[in-house]
Amino acid sequence: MRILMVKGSSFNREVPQYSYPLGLMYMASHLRSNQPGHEIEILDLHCHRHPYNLLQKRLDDWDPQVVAISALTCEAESLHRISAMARKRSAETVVMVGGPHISACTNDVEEDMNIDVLVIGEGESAFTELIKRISNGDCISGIPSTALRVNGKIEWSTPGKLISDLDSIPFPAWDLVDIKKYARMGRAGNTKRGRYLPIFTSRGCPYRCSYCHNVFGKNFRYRSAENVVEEIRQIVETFGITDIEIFDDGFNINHDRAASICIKLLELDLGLSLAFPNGVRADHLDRELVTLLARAGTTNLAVGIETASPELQKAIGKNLNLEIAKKAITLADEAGIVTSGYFMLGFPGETAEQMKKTIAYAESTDLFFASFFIVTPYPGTPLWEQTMSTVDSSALNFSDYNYLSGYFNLSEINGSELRLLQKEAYRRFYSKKRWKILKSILRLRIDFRNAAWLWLGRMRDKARLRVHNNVP
Ligand code: B12
Repeated sequence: MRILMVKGSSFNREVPQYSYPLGLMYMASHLRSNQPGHEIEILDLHCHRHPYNLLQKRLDDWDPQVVAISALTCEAESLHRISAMARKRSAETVVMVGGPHISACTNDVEEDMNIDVLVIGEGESAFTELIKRISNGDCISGIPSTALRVNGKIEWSTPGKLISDLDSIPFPAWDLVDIKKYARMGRAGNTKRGRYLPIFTSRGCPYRCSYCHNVFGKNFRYRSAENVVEEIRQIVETFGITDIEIFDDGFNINHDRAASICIKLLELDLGLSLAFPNGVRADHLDRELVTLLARAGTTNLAVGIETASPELQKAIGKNLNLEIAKKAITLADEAGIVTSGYFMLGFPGETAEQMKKTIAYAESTDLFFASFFIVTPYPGTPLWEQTMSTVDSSALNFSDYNYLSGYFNLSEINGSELRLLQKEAYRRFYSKKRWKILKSILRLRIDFRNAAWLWLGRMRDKARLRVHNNVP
């Protein structure tokens, strides 16, 4: 069959970073290894100047039997536009969707009559089974983790089982994406440029942070150190790329596995540069692991701190040990790793005092960079249930849905005070760190051009925030 896999695009360029559609690349390689012979293409709309013209041309010229769309919530509008284009082109084409938005906000997708199949959560098994049955002309109802539109109505199947042996999943289909294109895009919170590849070495997270997704469940599943190192070895050998970004939610949740990966990479001596833009668990970092990470080639590492208020740490279910986290940041800094901290302002009932505590904490650490996001309740999260369950999600403009624009205010203070505090957070943090950052740029630990890119992104966001100042 001809299968066109499409990654939706977020219309607003509020988020200057973007990266590979790993989800689609994994499903393509899983399908290939289970059912060779299908023709598969990945079209990432982020990568093209006129993405919908190109999409229309592929639909017309290639006439795919299946259009498989992947989207985050901020790409929902794009998802609906793609499904409408696929449906308009052909009534026979099977339109299926998956990704964080589908797992988070099913009703928004159920209402789209152009969509035939929804896949919730981890998609490899369901996708491969769907394609098998479609290509054999068999009935596609009843596949776990899927929902099927029958006579206009959505029929749900049973929840699917998560893949227990992650080593059994083939490495992503790198050949289906244009690596050069991603080299030119802003990276996920990283201060380097050039060709790189992301890897995903574990799935799921045992912590219950109220604002976070549940695409991969709450049990920590991980690939073996051997399997991870083999993927990196192949990336270096096949593409000559030594720049690797690790996208895990919790790479170091299993300390020994993380250490073992570093030791094996050291033995291979591939001259790697590693980055963890999605953050590692800071209170699981000790001197031994930080040293190993640095020696294995780690240059950039992010940590999700979110709030410096122990009460809020408990309330949001993160329960991070802030003192251990601060020590870990210092250890990473001493080991020559450029650290970024993610903070959030505006938790339900949060006071100005609690926010000022977070800002003071950020200043008091050895972090290089810090992001102060506004708390954004995503559908499908406990935070949404706690704060938004009465709100009709379809009334929301998902394109504006990102941590930067500050669409919401769940806190004790009013919207303008919240934005002023966010502005103050950036001003205080970066006026304190400017010499540290400048020294590192001069010592080429930070790529000036990309640091300028990040700074410009922040300045533009601040300008936008001023416009947003009157958000309720
Ligand atoms: C790396 C990453 C980034 C990178 C790059 C993301 C990218 N490709 O664009 C950067 C830093 C740029 C980024 C930015 C943002 N991100 Co981000 N990001 C991630 C992260 C850590 C990994 C993504 C990934 O590659 N996962 C691994 C692959 C294998 O998983 P997957 O894509 O979900 O695919 C699987 C399933 O979803 C499913 N599936 C996916 N697509 C499809 C399609 C079909 C047809 C089927 C059947 C199945 C299917 O099967 C796949 C294989 O199992 C995830 C968290 C996570 N652990 O996944 C957050 C995550 C996706 N990000 C999130 C958010 C909110 C954002 C931002 C909006 C934050 C902000 N700044 O405001 C921006 C928006 C970016 C944009 N597109 O404009 C949320 C999305 C929640 C939601 N409901 O949309 C997540 C889930 C994090 C969270 N804590 O909730 N992000």
